[in-house]
Amino acid sequence: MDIDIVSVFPEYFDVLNLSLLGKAQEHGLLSIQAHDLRTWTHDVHHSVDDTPIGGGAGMVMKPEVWSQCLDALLGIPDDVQTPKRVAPADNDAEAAAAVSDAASTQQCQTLDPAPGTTIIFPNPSAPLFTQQDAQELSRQHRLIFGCGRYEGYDARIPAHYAAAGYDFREYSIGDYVLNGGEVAVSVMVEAITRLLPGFMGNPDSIVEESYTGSQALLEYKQYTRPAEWRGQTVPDILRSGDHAKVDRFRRDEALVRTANIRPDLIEQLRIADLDKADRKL
Ligand code: 6GU
Repeated sequence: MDIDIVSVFPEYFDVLNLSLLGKAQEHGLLSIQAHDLRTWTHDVHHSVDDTPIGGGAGMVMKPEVWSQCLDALLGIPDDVQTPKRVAPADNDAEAAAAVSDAASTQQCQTLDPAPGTTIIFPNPSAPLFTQQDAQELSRQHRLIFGCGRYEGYDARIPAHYAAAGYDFREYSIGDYVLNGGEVAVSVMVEAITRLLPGFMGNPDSIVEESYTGSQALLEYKQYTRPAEWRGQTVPDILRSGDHAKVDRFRRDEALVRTANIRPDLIEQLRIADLDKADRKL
């Protein structure tokens, strides 16, 4: 898998060369390249942002800088720009219609112009990034992440690439506010790449994790030796050697824990996911 990350702080991603991610790169499983967005600026100040149209606090990242950058990474020649810029529209629907008109009249490219490629921009106002998204994205060949800073980026950027047939996605990593997309991209890159075949030493450790499979439950509690520590003992059943009982104990614990901490996950369970003993709980 090839990953490009674009940011005004490319050094931020030096940490991705450490640990398991570093090893995966050495072994050729994965290649991560961080780029400086200012490479694609042409003014003396290398500015990437401007004031928001309509007023308000902060700055908004300019569409031209991002399109120069993304076109270059996608291998789109300068003279074959994806749909030409559209006049600002009064609402999202109008903007999307205008962009898709521009796309079809210019016959820019057929759908999926870069098979196996996905462009991802972190955005606190986007849908939540989940384990399911990580799984789906781990099957792509190429991911291009764009980190927004300041108050965000011009809304026509995603509309433009989506209209040109690219798989362009925006994700939030949780209900809290960060200063920029860098941390969110690091989170997504780690969640995605650890699912690549051959990344983990022991592939079983991926199978039994929380948030995966039809039974997305939180995990049961884990213990190791000693059996007694500072007055607390490990539950007897776990030491009984009776595997059926151990499995049942752990499943009950996972269900109760999930119901208490994440009732939203219990609501997503289907009846078919529950066995007879679960239903008694
Ligand atoms: Cl993706 N970006 C920023 N700036 N803040 C966030 C976020 C993303 N997800 C949660 N908070």
